[in-house]
Amino acid sequence: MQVLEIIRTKCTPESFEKLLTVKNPEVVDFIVKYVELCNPDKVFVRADCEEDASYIRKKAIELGEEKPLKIKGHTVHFDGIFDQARDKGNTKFLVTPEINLEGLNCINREEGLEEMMALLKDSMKGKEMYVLFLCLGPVNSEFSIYALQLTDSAYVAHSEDILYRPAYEIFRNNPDIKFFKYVHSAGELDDRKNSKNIDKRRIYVDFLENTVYSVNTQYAGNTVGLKKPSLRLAIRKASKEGWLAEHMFLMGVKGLEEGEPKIYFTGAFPSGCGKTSTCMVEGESIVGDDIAYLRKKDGKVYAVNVERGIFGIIRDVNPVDDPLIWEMLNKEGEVIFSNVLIKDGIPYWQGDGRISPTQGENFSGKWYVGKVDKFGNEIPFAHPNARYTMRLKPLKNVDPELENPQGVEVGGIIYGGRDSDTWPAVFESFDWEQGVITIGAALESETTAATLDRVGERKFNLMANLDFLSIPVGEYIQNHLNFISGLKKTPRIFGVNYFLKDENGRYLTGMHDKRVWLKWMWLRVNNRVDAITAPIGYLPYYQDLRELFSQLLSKNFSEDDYIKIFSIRVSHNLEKIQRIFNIYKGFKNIPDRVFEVLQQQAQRLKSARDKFGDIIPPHKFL
Ligand code: SPV
Ligand code: MN
Repeated sequence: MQVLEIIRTKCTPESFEKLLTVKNPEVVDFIVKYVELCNPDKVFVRADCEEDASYIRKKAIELGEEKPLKIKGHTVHFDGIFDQARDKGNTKFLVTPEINLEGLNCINREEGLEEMMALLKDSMKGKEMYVLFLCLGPVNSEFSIYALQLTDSAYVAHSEDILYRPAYEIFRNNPDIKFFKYVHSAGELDDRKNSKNIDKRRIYVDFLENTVYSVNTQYAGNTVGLKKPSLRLAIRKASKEGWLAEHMFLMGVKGLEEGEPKIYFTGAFPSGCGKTSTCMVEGESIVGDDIAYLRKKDGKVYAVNVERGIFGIIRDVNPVDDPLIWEMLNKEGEVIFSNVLIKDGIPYWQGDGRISPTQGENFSGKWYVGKVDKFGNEIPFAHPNARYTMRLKPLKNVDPELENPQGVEVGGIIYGGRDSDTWPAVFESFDWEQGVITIGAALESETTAATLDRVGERKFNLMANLDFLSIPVGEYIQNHLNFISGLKKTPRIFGVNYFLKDENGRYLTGMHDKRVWLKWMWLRVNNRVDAITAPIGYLPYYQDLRELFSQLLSKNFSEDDYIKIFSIRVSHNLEKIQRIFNIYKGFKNIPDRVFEVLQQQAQRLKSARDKFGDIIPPHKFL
């Protein structure tokens, strides 16, 4: 009680009243503990009202964490020069000796907590703590996971308001509620209001308490508790409870004719493989672009978007390729730009299709062409991981079911890889198990010149969720395999690859072709077209694609292109299976079915090669 009195002195009477009316003892204890430890000068408790949201927006500007731009509602936030992405090395799970998280980045729980508490001690001195009550997924739904975030960054608090549903009233009216918890402090700030002690940046995940701590960082992927920190907590919870927490978009695909049913798809793509451009594709609708929860109900699978906004990569957003996002980024409304270049109140970024200024302000401070960092590396005008944060609701292509607490029924799951020589542009698995194992759990993305890795290297990233796994890989796959038990209707599984090249290194598919692949999936889910049985799964018939190309893109899809795109490249597929097989051999407790199903696929490929040769045109399988 004495401590509560301390909080009273740090709160306005309104904030204190808001806190007292939340009768959940766990809420009060948690806040009390971290007010005492972090020692903020002030505590602001946010209710769901616009007035409180507006207070945080104003604070972000007053404190210099955001600056207003020329267009009303737009602001820019800069993260520190060396705080521009998720810090994988310093993101660790706090584990006790009996917990085995093979292959994951772990630290002894006691040791980690001790370190974290020392880092958080007095970290909010001279600052205000924002107390936020939020929800993952729509509120009052079977999917909802409630969340309590403490942060000393108004930018983080503002981002969470754009990205997640407010839930103060739910906490207030349900004293027994269970929830995820997050403590974030940007730590000591420099004169640009950036975290100063980047060497002491830590993100520790304590799943025993469903709490994530984050300190000495501002970048949203490290700090916004409800984003990736909560995905890590949710994957574990989902595995225990028999549902799926996935790094997936959620989108609607309309029928070909008026009145035909819309089918919803989720999609997991490693970064740089076309995730956002798929869920934002012309003609269809978006429910979410990053994280989805999938649950079973009445024998079917339903999904929700965990978020209500987008924290999207701004690089290459331009009026030609992304007209809908471009429009939002150029009109009045709430948008936070981060790590772009600002000149005369206008943001610029890589691949925006404009001539970029030769000077301005960016994540390094005052910027000019040729500026180098302390290692002598040239600083680009905008960071390649620069972002925009905005709500989904104002988007023209937002799906009307975004806030439906029931979620939407999932007709199909898309796994998008990136390779120049192995997977065809689109194909469907024979069944759930083969899809999970040979498509989802075999996802790879080929490195390009844009990354620091060696060009052409294949990075394994099962279900595009590898960075966020909080359970052993084998358990994660087993949860997927088990997921369909009891279902009357199982979602179809598709693989896509937008990056296939011909022997001269030219891309075989175009930017807009994904519209056709999506409609083909729609046709498959509705049992409207047959498909060709190939060793890796079902392939489209030429005639079906030809019609879709003509109808959707007014394009003549030649049979020659079809053959190039859909021929089975046996050696490359076998090499891939071998790589994946070896990767799983390196883990403990992988389900036997993983190896059996991979081997069966290898066997089908080898038999086909004996009959038809190494590169097999689809009609050979008829
Ligand atoms: C991703 O990297 O997958 C993102 C951005 O969506 S971050 O919030 O950094 O995770
Ligand atoms: Mn993501």
